[in-house]
Amino acid sequence: MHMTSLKNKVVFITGATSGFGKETAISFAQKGARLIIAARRKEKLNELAAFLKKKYKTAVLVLPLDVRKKTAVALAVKKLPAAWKDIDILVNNAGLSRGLDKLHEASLQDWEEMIDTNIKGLLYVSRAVIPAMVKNNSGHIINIGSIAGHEVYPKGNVYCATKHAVDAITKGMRLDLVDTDIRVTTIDPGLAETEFSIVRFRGNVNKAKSVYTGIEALSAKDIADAVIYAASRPKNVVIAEIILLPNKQGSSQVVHRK
Ligand code: NDP
Ligand code: 8X3
Repeated sequence: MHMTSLKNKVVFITGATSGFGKETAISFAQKGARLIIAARRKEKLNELAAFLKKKYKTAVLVLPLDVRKKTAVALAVKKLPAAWKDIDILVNNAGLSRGLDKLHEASLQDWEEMIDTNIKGLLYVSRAVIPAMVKNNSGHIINIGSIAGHEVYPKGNVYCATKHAVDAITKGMRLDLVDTDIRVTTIDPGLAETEFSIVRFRGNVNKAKSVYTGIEALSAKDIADAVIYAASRPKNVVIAEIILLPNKQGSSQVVHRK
């Protein structure tokens, strides 16, 4: 079987303004894919689009979108121009953590934000995009889960619950699409240095940095490489799950720091 060419494939990436999503967009552009880049920060999307068009001469559609807004998500997908309607690869990456608190002390608003983004947002986007894949009997859904979808760490309670949900949803998708040619993958990283901890600690850069001191954390490029690996396997091969840890991270909690 031949490797799957990514040239001219339409790739829809959520959370493309930063971290994994941005780096994944760059990696797909290098392979000649056409990109729909979605997130809330429009200026950052425009900057990335300009960069990708200039450097890789690739076609890019900027889609300012809050994945928590179900009507907006459905409408945005419905209104895609004809040339962009047949999405080949969906990367459900948009997500965040808020806070690191004991469950009985945590903010309800933090919970809502994580649940609405990481679970409901992923579901809204999937529900809007997958029907056309089923109609075409073709496509690949790549969900970004986490080591936190396999293990629970102290004070990680609700964030870990959202990533366990992504794991269950991914498995559910694979079962429900088993009679199609559509592939379903989850990429589950451990510690990776992006804006993730800055968002978790609401802009406290020093606290965010301390999460990665004494180790060489994964970079966004490491995750993008895993996404590209899964997407480019021959059509008969499904990379169901990749758990990706930085060296010296043995589990969510066991990290050997210099
Ligand atoms: P970043 O904070 O760097 O990027 C998160 C991206 O998600 C941004 O582009 C942000 O864009 C977007 N986003 C957040 N909320 C929404 C929303 N409501 N609607 C649309 N887009 C949204 O973090 P990472 O790149 O590290 O995280 C990407 C994914 O990887 C997340 O799902 C995260 O849970 C997961 N993950 C991260 C790990 C890590 O250690 N970094 C490890 C394992 C998994 P904008 O603000 O412009 O909307
Ligand atoms: C992010 C990884 O371990 O910081 O999903 O929660 S962790």
